[in-house]
Order: sequence, then structure tokens, then C-alpha cells
Amino acid sequence: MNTALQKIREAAEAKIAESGNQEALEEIRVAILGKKGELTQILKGMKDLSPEERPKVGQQVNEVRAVLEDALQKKKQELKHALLTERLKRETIDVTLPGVRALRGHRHPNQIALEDLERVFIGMGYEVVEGPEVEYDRYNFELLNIPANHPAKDEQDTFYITKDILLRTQTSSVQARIMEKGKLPIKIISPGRVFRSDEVDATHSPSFHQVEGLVVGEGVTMADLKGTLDQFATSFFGPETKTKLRPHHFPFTEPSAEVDVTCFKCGGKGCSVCKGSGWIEILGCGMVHPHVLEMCGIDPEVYSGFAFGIGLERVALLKYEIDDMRLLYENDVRFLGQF
Ligand code: 2NL
Repeated sequence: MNTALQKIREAAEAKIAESGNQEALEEIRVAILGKKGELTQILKGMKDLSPEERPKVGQQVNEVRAVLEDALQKKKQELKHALLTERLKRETIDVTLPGVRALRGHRHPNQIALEDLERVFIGMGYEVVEGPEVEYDRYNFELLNIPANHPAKDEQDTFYITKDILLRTQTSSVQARIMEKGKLPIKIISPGRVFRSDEVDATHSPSFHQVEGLVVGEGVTMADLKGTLDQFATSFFGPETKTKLRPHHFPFTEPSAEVDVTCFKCGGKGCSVCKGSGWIEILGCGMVHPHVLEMCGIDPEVYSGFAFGIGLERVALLKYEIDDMRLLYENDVRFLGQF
């Protein structure tokens, strides 16, 4: 073989074998096989050869080119493989290591109790209506038969913003707004935050939550109220639950009652949840006072209605057997995480 060609081949093979990365390999390829490369130079020099020698040298150049192209290709694959092996080693994932657990929040016990209550009443065809926490005296007191000189309006009991604007003491204010709008029949519950000027203790807080209900239409009776309460009690506290109405007084209902249910813990025998009586007081209710209907623009000769008010915290404390309301507001995740 042509000695120059032989030298080029040997030098190139050595360089290829030594090259450590793709870029170096590409440089070698250009230097030898490229347009201005060493082999190309030899082809160009063939014009000075004798006509007999030309095809021989041409053939040899092609042979060398093929050998070197082959060597380049092999080395390229080798480098690629080495690179991949190195990467796989570097990026090893130890699937046996413990994972990083995502911290998940969850509902507050008040919220769980609220959604449970809402589910029961939505199931009976009620609509959920909300309204403002800062309210006019008119909706919170006046339309609900609580006139100017009523003790509930005392500054000791109510947070006033001005003489006529206050923090609502009950969510009946939302229902008074709905009655005043005049679209009948009405079948709503109004959940929400209410405010009373109370000292904090195990069963009182200046801010708590109510779920009030109101049904107004033609021919609504106390039997409907009792049936609704029974349905609510069995759905919420269990199918064996019985209800009992005790006469009471509210300014906005007549007649009025407080409602007890048989203790869901002991079934009526008497335990720590029901304080030995077998009964638990859960809400207040009554037939909407005719004067309330009238003030809201509804004719009490044609229409009647019933209403009830449930303390959300009271129900949540009962359901989860929590003995101190303050625990619901302290927001200690160790406590809240239990429900
Ligand atoms: C309680 C129980 C009650 C009502 C709320 C009501 C609402 C309208 C008309 C008549 Cl718009 N009544 N709500 C009725 C009875 C009881 O709440 O213990 N409240 C102090």
C-alpha cells in the first residue's frame, strides 16, 4: 500500500482509539475525511500519478476511507454507551428509600357537622341561603318580633356598630330578608356565623354558628314541623332516635318548643353524654308568629310556617363527644386532626 496512505490510516486509527468524547471524534473525522481532510488531499494529488497507478491508489483510498468510517462509527457507539452507563450510575434511584409524605389538610369538625346537616336538609328539598354578618336592626330584631325595649337587644347581649347596624345575633335575619322578598313557598336553611356579647367558657363564645330553617306556605302545620324534626334526628343521629318537644318561648314563634333527642350514645339509659337524663337538647323551634309573617308582608290568614334554630357547635360537640367548645377555636392541629 501507498506509504503515505498507510501512515494516515495508522495515525487516524490511533487518534480514534484515544479520543474521549464525541466532539473530539468529529474533529478527527473532519481532519481526515472532510473536504480539506488528509484522504481528500491524496485523491486530489492523483492527477500527478501515472494512468496505471491511479485506479490502484483510488481503490486504496476508498478502502482506507471505509476502514476509518467503520472505526469512527464503532468508537462513536462505544462513547455513547459509556456516556449512558455513566448517567445511569449517576442517576440511580433507590426505590427502597422512604418517600416524602405530602401533608394533607382536612375539614374542621364544625365544617364536617355543617356539611352533614346540609346533606340531610338538602335531601328533604331545602335550599341553602346565606346573608350578611353585619346586619340592620330591622332584619335581626324588628321583623322577628323583638321590639325596641326587648332585653335581647341590650348592649350586654349584642355588638352594635351604630344604633341601627349590628353583628347579627341569629341567622333568622337571612330568613326575614327572604320572607320580605315575597316569593312563596319558602323552604330554606340559613347557616352562618352569629355574634353575642358572651364571656368565653366551655359552652359559650362571643362568636358561634347557627343553622336556622324556615318553611312557609299554605297549610303548613306543627305536624309538618314534628315530622321534619323526626326525619332530621334519625338521619343525623341514627335510625333509633326519638324526639320530644318541650314547650318554650321565643319572640318569633308561637307556639314555641325546645327539642330533645334520645341520647345517641346510651340510647336513653343515661350516660356522660346526656348527663344521666337519656335526653339531649338539640334545637329550638316553633310555628312562625303571625305578627312576624305580617311584618314581612305575608298574609297570616292564608299562609303559615315553621322555623327552627340549631347551634352548629352544640351539634359538633355532641357528635364528637368534645367537652369544651374552646377546643374548636384554638386551632391546635393535634386536636383538629382527630376528626
Ligand atoms: C334558638 C332556636 C330558633 C327560629 C329560631 C325563626 C326564624 C324566622 C321566623 C321565626 Cl324568620 N323563627 N327561627 C325559630 C325558633 C327557634 O332558634 O334556640 N334560638 C334562640
